[in-house]
This record gives sequence, C-alpha cells and structure tokens, in this order.
Amino acid sequence: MTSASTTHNQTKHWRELDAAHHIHPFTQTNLLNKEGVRVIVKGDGVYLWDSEGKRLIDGMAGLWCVNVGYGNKELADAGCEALNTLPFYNHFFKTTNPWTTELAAKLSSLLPKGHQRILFANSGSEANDTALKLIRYYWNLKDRPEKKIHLSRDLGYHGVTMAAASLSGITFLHPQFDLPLPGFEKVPVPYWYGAKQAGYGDVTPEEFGVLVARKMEEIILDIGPDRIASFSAEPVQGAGGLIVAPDTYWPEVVRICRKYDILLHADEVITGFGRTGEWFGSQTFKLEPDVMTMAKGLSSGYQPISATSLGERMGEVIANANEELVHGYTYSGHPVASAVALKNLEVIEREKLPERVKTKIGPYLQRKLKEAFADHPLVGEVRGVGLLAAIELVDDKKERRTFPRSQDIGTQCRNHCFSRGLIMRAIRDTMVLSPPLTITEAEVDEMVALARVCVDLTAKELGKM
Ligand code: PXG
Repeated sequence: MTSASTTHNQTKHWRELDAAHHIHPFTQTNLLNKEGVRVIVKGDGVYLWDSEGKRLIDGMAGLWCVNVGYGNKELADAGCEALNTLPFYNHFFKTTNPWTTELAAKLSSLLPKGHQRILFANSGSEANDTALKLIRYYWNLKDRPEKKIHLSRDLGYHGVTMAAASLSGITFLHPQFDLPLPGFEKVPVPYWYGAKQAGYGDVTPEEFGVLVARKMEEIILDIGPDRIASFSAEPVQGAGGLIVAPDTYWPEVVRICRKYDILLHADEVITGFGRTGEWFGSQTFKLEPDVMTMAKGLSSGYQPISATSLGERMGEVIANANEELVHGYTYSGHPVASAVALKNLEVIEREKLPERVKTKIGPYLQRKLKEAFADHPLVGEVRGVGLLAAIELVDDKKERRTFPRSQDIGTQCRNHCFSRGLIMRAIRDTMVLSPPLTITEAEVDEMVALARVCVDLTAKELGKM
C-alpha cells in the first residue's frame, strides 16, 4: 500500500470514530458527520498540518490563543518536567506548589497596578463565572446586597457556562438553554461600521463612541445605579465580530462606571498577553478594571488554564474577609498548567512580544491588509489593533450595508480560505485574523496574499469583480 493511501485510510478511520462518538462544540453534528471532519495532526510556528499532509497557515492562532506559536519546545519541556515531578496536587488543604505560586507572583508583576491577588481556573468561562461570583461576594461583604445586576454589551462574548453565556450578548447563545438567567442586562455595542444600518444615522466614529456611552448611562439610570453590581466588557470584542471601540468610548465608559460605583470587569481572554501591543488590552485602552479575567494566551493554549485577578479594592476586601471563600475547582492552579503558563510568560517577556506587536509586526499587518483591500469592491472596512484584524465584507459600501444573513458570505469566503491553506475565521461576514505573535513579515505577506485571493474568489462569485 502506498503511504498516500495509508494516510487516507487513517483519516477515514478517525473520521468514522469522530462521527460515531464525538459531539463538537458549536457544530451541527449531523451535517459535520455527513461532510467528514478535518483531522489536525501537527503544528509548528504559524502552520498546521492535517492528516492528509495538507499545510495550513493558521491566521487565528488556534482560537485566538497560541501567542508564542506552535511547537515551542521550552513550553513542552516545562510541562514535562512538572508532569514528571508532581502531576497533580490541589490548593484546598493549606497546600500549594512551586509553579502556581511563581505563576501568581509573575502574573501580578505584569498586570496593571493593584492587581495583586489571583485565582486560577481552567477556561475563560470559568474565570468569568469566578469574576461574577466574586463581584456578588464583594457587594455582599460591603453590605450592599441590592447590587446584583451584571451589565455587559450586545455582541459581547464571555463563554458558555450558565453565567458566562448569560453575560454574553451574542443572542444565539441563549434560546437552546432558556438563558439568560435573571439579573443580566445588556447595553449597546460600540460597533461604528454597523451604526448607520442600526439606525444611528451618519455619525462619525467619535460622535458614535459618546452616543453609545450615553445610551449605557441611560440604561443604568433606568435600572437604578444602586442595583447594578458590575459592567463586563472585552477591551476589543472578539467573537462578536472584532469590534474596536471609537477613541471616545472608553474614557466615557470608565467615567460612568466610577460615577455610579459599578465594578468594571475587563474580560481579557483574547486581548491579554500581548495581543493588542501591551501586555493587556486594559493598558492599551486605559481601563483600570476592578477585576480581570484571562485564559487563552496565559499558556498560549498549551494547557487549559485561566485566571481572575482582583484589583486593590476587591482584592483587599475579599482577602481580608473573616470567613472561608466557598469557591474553587479541583484543577485550580494545576501544577502542569501552571508550569507551562509560567514558562509562556517568560518567553513572551524575553522575546518582547507585546512590544514587537506594538511597534513592528502589528503595524505591519494592519498596513499590509489596508493596502491589499483598499478599494476592494467587496470590502467595506479593514480594522484592527495589534495582531487583531478584521476585513468586513459588505453588499453596499456607500450605505455601509451588510448582506442578508441567509446568504452567509462569510462562510463562503472561509471555505475558499480552507481549501487554499489559510485559516481565517468568519464572524457573520467579517473575516478575522489573530495570528501567533511570533509571525514573521514574510508569513504576514503570505497570509495577506492568500486572504486577498479568497476574498477575490468570493467577490467573483457574487458578480462584484
Ligand atoms: N471571554 C472571551 C472574550 C472569549 O473570547 C471566553 C471568554 C470563554 O473562554 P473558554 O475558554 O471558556 O472558551 C472566550 C472564548 C470564536 C471563539 O470562534 C471564541 C472563543 C471560544 C471559542 C470560539 O471566535 N472565545
């Protein structure tokens, strides 16, 4: 048998097993099983290989997380060393381990001022659940039990547990599960490109930023500020469509939170660890959050680990409470995940990846994308910050009008990408890139050239080119 047919038979075998036994996240199982799943077998740098030997350039760093790129031996070795030394022990019984304590201290040194107390969990959703519980606990300890409502934004994504999904403003996350839970309220999204279509009129981004913040304030006054516990937001909205707020938005929102004594929760699950050109998106956008949540880039995705950090205000109250904190997971501060995350932070720091994103490769990607898609008939806007970028495919550029959802142009474009060897995420009709922070200029060139080919193919199918 030739090796090509061997690999083909292996692929077939894995597809059959997967179809029979594996239910995938965010996937229509019966459709996927008919089509057959793609088996990813290897990663190196910014590239992945599937079981048929096809190479893909991963423009999404996995799921916005492989910040140091695939195949980093230092991270693998750090994980192996912990696995061989202490594969598990917990933190429940007055115990800790060297890797988790070192990680907590290292992370504290990198976080914004005041964030000196950290809790660990395993996923972004869990970190957000933890943040919400601690926000409630904080107000209970402060004798303000009426402060219970959690505000967040339309099109926000905060995960899938009962509370994190309730906090999310992507509404399709809710109906299958009778969510959101009571006590979760939404405020508008600072999505300027969609403002005209959403009925805000022909406003400038600066005007729009203030307008959206004012709407938030109106909602707060309607509910009653005394009932509102917190406002949760991603510094840049990721899964909601890579939405970068206009410059006028954050200063207003921060002011409003302070004015009404609403705790500010920055969900840094995507924006953390160099992605926006600083260690944290909160620094890029000057948020000064009371609580922060992190996952993904904390370990560059090499191990499941997440963290919730408390600013001084919450940290002091919670750490000095005269009772047990009734919260924690079996795997909170897992030694192997902690060892890998600790090494990951060392690598990001030593390689100066946030600085590289801010001064070199981030501006390079943004410039190359703008050049490649300037005046493209299908592209309404190229936007982004650091190594987060979006190419918005639109029906009518002048009116800033999108295609009807039923046409699903984004998926059409994404299919071209996969078959040409590029992984680019489609969020509605917005094509998104979030590559490893280690990507080279030559690899950016390759990625942008492929993206152009695939958007051209989509435009031709639509008769726009
Ligand atoms: N907050 C943010 C901002 C996220 O982006 C989560 C929380 C939840 O993390 P976990 O680890 O529980 O998944 C996320 C996750 C996508 C996509 O397709 C994005 C995420 C997860 C899966 C898919 O864009 N973000």
